[in-house]
Amino acid sequence: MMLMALTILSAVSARTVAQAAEDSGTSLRGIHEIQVTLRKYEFSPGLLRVRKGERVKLVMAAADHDHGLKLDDFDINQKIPKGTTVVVEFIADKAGTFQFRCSSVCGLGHRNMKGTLVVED
Ligand SMILES: [Cu+2]
Repeated sequence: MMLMALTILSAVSARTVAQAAEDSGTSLRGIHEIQVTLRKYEFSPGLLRVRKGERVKLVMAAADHDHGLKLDDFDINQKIPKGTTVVVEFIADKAGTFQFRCSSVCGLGHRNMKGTLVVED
């Protein structure tokens, strides 16, 4: 049984995260890093593909407004303030197709700001 590990690191640079991982002796191999830009009203890219068992590192930048990432299946609900980059890490420990959406009301199209995570077996 794989232990679900969720680390939310707010507003720190990728370099800081990498350094922290090295300091703790954690191998960085096997980390699947994906850069995601959030703007009205889309995630770019809107389709994220990873493999089951990977440690996924989402580096998310909110370009034009406060946005958020809500991915219920992996217990993630993270705000990304306008102009900042926020890193979220999780283990893709189950296969399937999962929906995520913006969790910070950002305007008229907010409810349609969605994306899809595909975890392949
Ligand atoms: Cu929104």
